[in-house]
Amino acid sequence: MRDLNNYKMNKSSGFENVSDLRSVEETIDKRANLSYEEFCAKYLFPRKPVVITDATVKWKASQWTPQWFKERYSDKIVKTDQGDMRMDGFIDAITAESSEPGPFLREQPLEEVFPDLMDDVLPTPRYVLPNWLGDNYLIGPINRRLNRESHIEVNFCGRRIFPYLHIDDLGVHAFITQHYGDKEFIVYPPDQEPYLYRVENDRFSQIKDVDNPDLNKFPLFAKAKAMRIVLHAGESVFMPCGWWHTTKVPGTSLSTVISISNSSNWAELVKHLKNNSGHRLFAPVFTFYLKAIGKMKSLMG
Ligand SMILES: O=C(O)CCC(=O)C(=O)O
Ligand SMILES: [Fe+2]
Repeated sequence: MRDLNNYKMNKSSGFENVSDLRSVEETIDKRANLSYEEFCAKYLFPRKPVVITDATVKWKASQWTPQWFKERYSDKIVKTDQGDMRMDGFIDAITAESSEPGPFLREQPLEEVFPDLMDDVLPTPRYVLPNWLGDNYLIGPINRRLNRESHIEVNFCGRRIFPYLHIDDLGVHAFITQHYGDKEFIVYPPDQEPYLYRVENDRFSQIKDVDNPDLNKFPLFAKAKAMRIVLHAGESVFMPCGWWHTTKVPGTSLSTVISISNSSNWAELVKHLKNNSGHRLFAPVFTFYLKAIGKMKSLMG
């Protein structure tokens, strides 16, 4: 932890380097050459996060830079959280020195925004397989919901705090890879949820900035114990389902996210669909069906 370039966003909106972080009781392992068997036994099934430093070394995406995107896609229009922008203007905005958060190209399927770059994220790391999100379930609404999450997504931004402390949708695990720049993850194990002020029936916390919480409004948050890691370019983090997380980015950041569902977390996906399907009549049938499919797929390995 201590050798990483840690930083925090202070109240006056700037980042400052900090050498001593809040004490944390546990840390997140950082591994290279991690066998798939050990990944499953130590991290995937026990649902423990891990940073993997060499999962994507063969990806051409490890060469991505803001300048390369600016040159290659200068007049391409991209959808940011501040509206549609030309790519060259977007890159200028996320590489500029500014205390205001710039635009964020957030959670956009790579396949849709940069379809010509799908080869840049190959080969698929073994750690994200099998992935059942892209499979055919023979039922339109289920296919649409699951297949939507099966796309690798891009997150490109400048210096900023991720807009919310959250758990991921649909009970998926996330495999997040940093291609350019650093990103700090602030992570809370599922047992910390009582202190995180979850918005009712939703997957977000009411706390916007975990380093500057309003403790008068959210007193229990003082008890919440976070783990912190800084993900550097070339590194990936496995974020298990149910773990609360948010991120802080000190400069320009290019990263991608793969969502994962398989026998290790299928029950969460089924529970999520049951509670949020909007098909009250069909929910029990879908639930039964999906549970059965999960059992079958697990048996097939
Ligand atoms: O990459 C990040 O900054 C956070 C991504 C994330 O947590 C998400 O997309 O759900
Ligand atoms: Fe997330």
